[in-house]
Amino acid sequence: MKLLLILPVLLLSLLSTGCSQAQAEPQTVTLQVKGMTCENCVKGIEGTLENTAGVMENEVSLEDRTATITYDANKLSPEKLAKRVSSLGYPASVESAQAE
Ligand SMILES: [Cu+2]
Repeated sequence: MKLLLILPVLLLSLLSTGCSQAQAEPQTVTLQVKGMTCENCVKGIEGTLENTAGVMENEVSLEDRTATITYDANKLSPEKLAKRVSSLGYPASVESAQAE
């Protein structure tokens, strides 16, 4: 059972440290996130985002039902981030993005 837990963590850390030849291009987006009911939901989403390659900063608000994410536009897009959060069971949509 332990190996099953360690493997994804290893993979994620490889992904987040690998290939950084392109210069980071920080962008900020706010996602609207549905289905969060408590602090554990918030922590789960924040933890996943933290381990997502290209995410620089993230702040999830249970009160506002939002996730504000600063990410590297060379690696991620608002749509990809929304998909990522949605895949955790919290339907997310892009609320606002900084001008391209
Ligand atoms: Cu919860």
